[in-house]
Amino acid sequence: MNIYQNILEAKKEGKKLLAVLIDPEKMPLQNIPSFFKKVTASIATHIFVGGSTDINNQTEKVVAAIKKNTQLPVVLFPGDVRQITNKADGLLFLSLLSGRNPEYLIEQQIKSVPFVKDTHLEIIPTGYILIDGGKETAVQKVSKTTPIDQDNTTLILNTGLAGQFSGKKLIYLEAGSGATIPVAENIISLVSKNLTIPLIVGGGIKSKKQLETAFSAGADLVVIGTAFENDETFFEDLKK
Ligand code: 1GP
Repeated sequence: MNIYQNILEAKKEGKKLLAVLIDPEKMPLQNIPSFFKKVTASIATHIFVGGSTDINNQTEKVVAAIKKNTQLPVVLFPGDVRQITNKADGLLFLSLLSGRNPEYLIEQQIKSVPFVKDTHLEIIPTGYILIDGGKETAVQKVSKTTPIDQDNTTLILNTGLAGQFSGKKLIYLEAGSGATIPVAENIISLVSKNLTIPLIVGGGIKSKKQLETAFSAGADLVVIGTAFENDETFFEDLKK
């Protein structure tokens, strides 16, 4: 499975992608089979697994259980190095480009090397840009960084371009899990028009309408977590 190649091809063909984000701290193992029946019946194309924290080290167990219940690619979206497991298919190798905290710009990446240097995981370099979603989110607290204001479109765009020029293969515009305000349409549109690499958008997307807005503005892949955690009937709106 070449996850990145598939994303590039989808972008070329204008096929939109949806990742269901599973936070290992919030997904009881016994719920995985029934949850994934709904995922399978939906338009979801990817499973992302990660959270800002994983206090009880649940990630590996959750990923192993997910792999038994889906054919979709399972991609790690780790809050820190302890969430890396070989049981997944791929890894978003994140750099928090909006922040100025060296821990999340390079330190965690160096700490991850012993876990990833001989891994079969497909490593996808990803520039991660935290944007103000109307409330203080977990990623802001854990990373001790300030999100970029939604009005500061030039800084958001230039951060994305700096990521692309540094060799990132994806740019992820993140309003933060449970954001009140998702990343605005004009920001998605500005960034997607100016970047050649695929664009991921997530944080605070709770309805089919918001999903379609993000897609039509230019998101190649949208990530939704909280809306599925809070209400699994949301999958009904997103049937294949
Ligand atoms: C968070 O972008 C993801 O990292 C998804 O956010 O949980 O608000 O859907 P939600």
